[in-house]
Amino acid sequence: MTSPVTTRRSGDIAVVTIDNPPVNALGHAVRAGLATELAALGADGTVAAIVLTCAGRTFIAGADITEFGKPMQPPGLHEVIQQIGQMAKPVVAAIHGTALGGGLELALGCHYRIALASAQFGLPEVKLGLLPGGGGTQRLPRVLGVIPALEIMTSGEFIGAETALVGGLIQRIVPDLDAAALAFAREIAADRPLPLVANDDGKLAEARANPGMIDEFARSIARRSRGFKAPAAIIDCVKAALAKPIAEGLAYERERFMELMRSPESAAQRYAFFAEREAGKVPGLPSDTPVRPIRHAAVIGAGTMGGGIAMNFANAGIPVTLIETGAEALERGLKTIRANYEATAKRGGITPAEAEARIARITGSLKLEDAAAADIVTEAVFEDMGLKKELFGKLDRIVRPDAILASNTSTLDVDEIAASTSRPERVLGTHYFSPANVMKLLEIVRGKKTEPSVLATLMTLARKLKKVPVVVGVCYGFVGNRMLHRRSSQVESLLIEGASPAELDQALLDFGFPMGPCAMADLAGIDVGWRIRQGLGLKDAVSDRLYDAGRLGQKTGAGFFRYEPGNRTPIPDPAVDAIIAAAAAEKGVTRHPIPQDEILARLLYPMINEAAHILEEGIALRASDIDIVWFYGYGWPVYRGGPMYWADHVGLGTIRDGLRKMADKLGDARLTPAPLIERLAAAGQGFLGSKA
Ligand code: 3H9
Repeated sequence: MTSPVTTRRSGDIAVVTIDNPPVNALGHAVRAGLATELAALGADGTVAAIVLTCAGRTFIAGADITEFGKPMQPPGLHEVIQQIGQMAKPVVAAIHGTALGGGLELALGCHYRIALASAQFGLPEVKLGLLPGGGGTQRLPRVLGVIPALEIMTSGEFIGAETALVGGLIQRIVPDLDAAALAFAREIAADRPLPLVANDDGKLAEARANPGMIDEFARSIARRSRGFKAPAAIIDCVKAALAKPIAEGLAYERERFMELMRSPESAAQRYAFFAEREAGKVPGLPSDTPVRPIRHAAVIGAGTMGGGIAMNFANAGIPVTLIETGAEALERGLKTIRANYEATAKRGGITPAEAEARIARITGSLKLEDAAAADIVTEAVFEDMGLKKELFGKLDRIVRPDAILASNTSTLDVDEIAASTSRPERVLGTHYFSPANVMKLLEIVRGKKTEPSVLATLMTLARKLKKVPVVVGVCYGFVGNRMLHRRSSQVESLLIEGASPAELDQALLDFGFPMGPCAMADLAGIDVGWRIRQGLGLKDAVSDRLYDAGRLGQKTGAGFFRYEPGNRTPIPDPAVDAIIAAAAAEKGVTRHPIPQDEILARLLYPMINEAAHILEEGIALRASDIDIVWFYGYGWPVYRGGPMYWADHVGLGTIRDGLRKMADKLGDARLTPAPLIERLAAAGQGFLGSKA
């Protein structure tokens, strides 16, 4: 087998190239190849300096994640890095694309680092529930200083070449990696002593003098890292970098890395990484399916959703026409958009000039005819089938025959909407989540007649809009909301049976959700759920009473909880206890305490059951897609691996038995275990890897 690591010579400079598509991950063959080449070049007296570079689209994107959890085949990454540190001639990392994780750690073990201006750098291990285990926690603080290094390592975010240069992470930005890298190598070939990050403690001085700095940083990230183990472990390793000689710091890092590697949290996050990439692949949609360019967009409806959707296009550099029926509503929508951008600029998220550029890409209009130039029109009007059909009929006559018509419906039948046009093959649903400019999930609802090229265009567009697309089929509520409805009906019955809104919310907060169902209903608006129930002819004993009492949620200062002015913290309210007690009394129910584990099962098992139906009906393409929907649309804690992954770990036998008990107790046939759960549980299998 040919090695993915090869060497070519240019005079006395050796260029070592890693060619391991797609992202030059540091798998065993790469590590072994590097060790062999470096040993040979070290012993070769005709070599003055070595350039380490990568073929293809990027520098090394990290360790090979597919090797994790399997026995490690030597040499390990730290051994290769140690080998570089012991070389008597300079090694220059020449970087393009992204130098990530073990890739950046390898570069940090080299004597010099140079990069293209477009290069990016990061230690994203934290997103896999890990810490940088190739010396990153010891070397990056030595290069950038403790706080910048902690920010990079605990967020997993990347920095650009300019920032890397200013911080001292790289020595030079070069125009190309061939001639310029060779010239650089020649320039420094004779310089001695060889600089090694490991030998330079300079940037640790500030934190050594002010040890409270790290604890302060830890407090600042406590909220966003709740439930995750890796951020605290990274902080411990940086403390070790300050307190111990580098060899001991590296040993400590290795120990903590292995501890995280064995944790169920990291296993779940690694699963999520691959599940997200899998969701981007649609069976029967080959990668060469034609994709149409989207140069201009139109959004109908300037409300909260429409405005957020328009911002997505503007953020991606696509001009967008935002159309409303009334001048006042349009004005309000445009004002909100401006305020959002200005707030982001104020927080430093974008420059004021960028904010203005994005605002300038959004043009308001009161005429539907102004959608004529659009390559895609996204409708975000009121959730009403009649209204949507009429609108699609009109749009069909206005826009070019090749334009795509998308509905941002969260529940309605996309095929019925498509039938109101002469181009059902160019119609589909794009279900954004609120706030649409923030939430990353995009459910792409494929209609019966949606053409492959239209679907492929939307998948490509979604990534451009920085969304995570998941293809779903047509049904009421698609994947996410359909499952959520099952949870919501349990909220009602649990309240009647004896739980309080605070207890329900606490169960999910402790599980790792950012918000409980009652606080979430208050945020969305109690009137929103009420209106949906009206449309379906349904009733909720507690929520309907809240609505009747004018408790519409945060916007009225009271819903399931009460809220102090200007504060979003939910405060339990005795008035709500009275409302619940009245609803229970009317139903003749004697309320009783419900333990937290029962609350959790009652809220989550029915969702899993619905997901099983969704899989059986082919609404979701695969079980892992359902997990992606819940990570990115509903805040399911990624370290628990999504509802399907979680259910498999609880065991489908346990889920089945729990559902049977609930169905009996509540007399609710919808809680009868789905045939898929019965089948898999009987076979001792799980959802993942199974065929529905
Ligand atoms: C680490 O380094 C630990 C060390 O500290 C310590 C070691 C001792 N391994 O995302 P894409 C695959 S932990 C294996 O669609 P993009 C990916 O599955 C690692 N495979 O492309 C996909 O495969 P497929 C720290 C990997 O252009 C294909 O490559 N590093 C790896 O949108 C294309 O990926 C990270 O966490 C990998 N490391 O984005 C970086 N990376 O085509 C993780 C990717 O079969 N990677 N694949 O579906 C990324 O963030 C993105 O992939 C990247 C490219 C930005 C590089």
